[in-house]
Amino acid sequence: MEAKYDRASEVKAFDEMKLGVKGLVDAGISTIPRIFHHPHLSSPDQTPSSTMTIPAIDLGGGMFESTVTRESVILKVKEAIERYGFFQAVKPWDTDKYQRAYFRKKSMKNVNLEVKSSGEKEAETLMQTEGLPLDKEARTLKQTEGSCVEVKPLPLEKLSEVDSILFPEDVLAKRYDDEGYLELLVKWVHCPSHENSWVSNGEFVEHYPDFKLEDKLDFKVSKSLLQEEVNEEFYQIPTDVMEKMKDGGIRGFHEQDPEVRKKFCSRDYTKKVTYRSNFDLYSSPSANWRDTLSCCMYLDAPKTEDLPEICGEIMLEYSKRVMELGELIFELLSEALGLNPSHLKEMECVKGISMLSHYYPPCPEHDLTYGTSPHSDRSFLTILLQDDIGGLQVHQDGYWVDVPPVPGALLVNLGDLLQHRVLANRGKEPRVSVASFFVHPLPSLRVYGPIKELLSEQNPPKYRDTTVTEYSKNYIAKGLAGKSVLLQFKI
Ligand SMILES: O=C(O)CCC(=O)C(=O)O
Repeated sequence: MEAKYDRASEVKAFDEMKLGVKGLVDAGISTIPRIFHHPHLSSPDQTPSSTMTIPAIDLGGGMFESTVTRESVILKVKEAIERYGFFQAVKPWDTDKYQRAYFRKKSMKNVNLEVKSSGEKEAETLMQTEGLPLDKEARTLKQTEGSCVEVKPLPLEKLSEVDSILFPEDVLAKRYDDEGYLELLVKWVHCPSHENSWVSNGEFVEHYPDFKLEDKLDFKVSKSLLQEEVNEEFYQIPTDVMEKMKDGGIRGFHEQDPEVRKKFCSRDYTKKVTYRSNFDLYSSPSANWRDTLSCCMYLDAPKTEDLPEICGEIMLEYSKRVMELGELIFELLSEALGLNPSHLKEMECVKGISMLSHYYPPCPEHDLTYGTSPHSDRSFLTILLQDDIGGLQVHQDGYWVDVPPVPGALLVNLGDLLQHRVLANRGKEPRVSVASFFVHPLPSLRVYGPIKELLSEQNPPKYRDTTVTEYSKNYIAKGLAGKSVLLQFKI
């Protein structure tokens, strides 16, 4: 006679092993424990599951050549979100930080800077002096025709002849020159305003790398400037971050010595870093074939030493990039809604991310369980990095449709709007994914509800206001399975 199935004690026994699903696979099991069985699992074969074309939007690292390009990107984001609730972000990174490294390289080669104005002869002669180090913040004013003033680097030997060494105080405006190079109007410390000067952006960033341009101006570099001398390395850095995050970092964590993993094992939601299998293990009717390293990257994000040694550094680097990308996407979304670009940011949608780094080991009975049950997210927005194994599906027009991985792209989905699931891994290699949820740190009595500026008599509110804590509590209590928690707030 078959032994009586006592789910609660089987769940507890599995949890107390602290080794997750990976531990079961390592033990060589060929059938999966009953706690993972999903009696109502709809096999992918029962529905006409097909591969859909995911709208891919080239974010060009957030550098739009003109307002026309920016508007067309906003329109694409709007269409994708309205129609599908998600899109693939291609070239997603804000390359602002990388341009500095790029310019540094470039100007090492081209020590003779462009000379444009009259009165420049002297500067030209000075700069052509052989073998002079130009890497110091040596600056002088060169009076040119009219009241315009240009800044030229000087060889160190000539410093004694220079009237003043200048430091920037502010960036007042930007423009593009005839060749599409970005120039900045810089106000210099202790200089009268008529001596503000236009300086090529590359030159400026090279000499004042720590001067926070972004704080001074809505600063985006011209794309044409990059197109001229884009080098491979320039674009590879962010791809490198994604690869390192998935492979060395997250895969490395889940595949390292179980004793190291165990140290992070916890179900205490107030901890910033935890490792566990199924956050809703005790509340959901069936468990998923997946383990997760979970981390809260809020303002007081963990330090490298609080994170697992094998992936701490790359997690911090990756989450910084995701925050930057999130800021850009919330800006585009605000504009797509006809709001001020900073509206969603001011609503504190970009306050922090909860990062779930999943590991889906191969499953010996993949038709009996899920990798992740059908659900929608509780976040304002989710950015997903996935490796090339596949298994993610979204619910579209009544069907489950595959979302094939696209190298170098990130999947962006609008929280509670998109139903999705992950099939249990049917391959031989484990699958890795990193879901970054833009959420408000818990606990929080911050109230969210329909955006007032978008309401009208024709468009009345459909949901009642709620606090972050109330909404999240309901989400966690419900677990992944079942209908969207948003329905509980419907008016
Ligand atoms: O692993 C994936 O592709 C999706 C993960 C997910 O849906 C989640 O963490 O909510």
